[in-house]
Amino acid sequence: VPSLDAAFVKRAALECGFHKVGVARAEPLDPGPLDRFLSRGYQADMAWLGTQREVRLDPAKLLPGARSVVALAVGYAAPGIAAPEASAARVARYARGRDYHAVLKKKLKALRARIAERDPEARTFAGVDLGPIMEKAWAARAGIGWVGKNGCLLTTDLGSWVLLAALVIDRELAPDAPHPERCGSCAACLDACPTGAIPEPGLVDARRCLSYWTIERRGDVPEEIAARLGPWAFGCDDCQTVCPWNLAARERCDPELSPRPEQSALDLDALLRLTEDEYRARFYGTALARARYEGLVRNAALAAAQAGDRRRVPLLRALLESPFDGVRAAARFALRRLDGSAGEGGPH
Ligand code: B12
Ligand code: SF4
Ligand code: SF4
Repeated sequence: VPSLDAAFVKRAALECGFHKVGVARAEPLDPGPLDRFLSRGYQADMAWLGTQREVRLDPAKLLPGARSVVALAVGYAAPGIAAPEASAARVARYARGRDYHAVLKKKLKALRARIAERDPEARTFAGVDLGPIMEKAWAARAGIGWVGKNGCLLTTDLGSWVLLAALVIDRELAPDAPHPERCGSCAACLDACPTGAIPEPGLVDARRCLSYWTIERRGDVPEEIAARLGPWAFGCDDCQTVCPWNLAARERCDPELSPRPEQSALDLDALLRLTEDEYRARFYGTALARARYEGLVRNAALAAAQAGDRRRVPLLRALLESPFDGVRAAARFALRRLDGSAGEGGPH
């Protein structure tokens, strides 16, 4: 029987399309940072971050007999990724190609098949993003990079322009050394955040983060957040674009994550007119679908408020009839900003 070892798993991971792979022992994680995050309420309404606490911190609770965690990363640094942009309705860079969840899941499936071929008895648990695995912590422990002050996993060559996945396995694989912290005395990201959402280095308060409001959360966006949205219509990269490691990052982008022009700088007028049918045709299969129809149209109204072009007033007035509370509230906010005609959509 051929043995399953770290060298085999790493080779297989690279052959399956991952750009980086490392191995860590499946020992419980330091609960300190997660507990500080939860005790201060930084998880906002993502209650699952708290209810999954035990499994997130201990892979043996996820997969009985867990011995190792294989941390995986795929780059999305397309040419010119950190160049300045003029668009008034920007999409976070990770979301400009095909939905990364689908892209990474496909690679994970191929990797699990390779492992099963070699060691049919091995049991694995794999996840991308929404699984109960602390992907940044494992990537740091497995030597791929470190958790930067901006709360992202940074690598020395690809910066933080990497998306993560992890695979827990009940096999002993030779572990890599954890990556040292390389932020040093830099604090550029803390100052660059438009809402001051990073109160402690490495810990992001979702209640203030534009990424949370524009992607995860539907409904009303508080005015103090809406007023600081800048050009963002989906996600936010401000704490990443200022990072010196990202400015110097090598270009490396999975072909399926390559930016599509129509998905990078959104056409605000088209988005304000978007119907649910058009939404399904245009955005299904992209990461933007996570905001759902009502989230995207709401974000477009907020972006229109920032863009300040009064020619959009009729489109915004039409949105006062939307069946979605968050869309109507955003349209009222934008109209107040653009021509002072607040409240004409009637009560909430
Ligand atoms: C919840 C969540 C969010 C929340 C909270 C953000 C955050 N930084 O935790 C919100 C909605 C705000 C968010 C936003 C974004 N997210 Co997000 N998110 C997640 C998710 C699902 C869980 C993260 C989590 O558990 N956070 C709670 C904190 C406490 O956990 P943690 O940071 O992992 O801390 C543990 C370890 O890091 C460890 N640790 C080890 N070393 C160190 C060092 C320090 C200094 C500290 C403090 C901790 C620490 O301690 C903790 C355990 O106790 C992960 C996917 C996953 N399953 O991990 C994606 C994930 C972190 N997001 C991702 C992305 C791409 C983003 C955005 C960049 C999207 C965008 N452009 O708009 C932004 C970035 C915002 C930011 N500055 O972090 C990627 C990040 C890739 C990368 N290179 O880091 C991930 C890994 C998804 C993926 N599969 O690729 N996200
Ligand atoms: S994603 Fe934007 S809002 Fe969130 S912490 Fe980074 S800079 Fe701040
Ligand atoms: S901007 Fe500076 S402090 Fe922030 S993550 Fe990058 S290197 Fe670290």
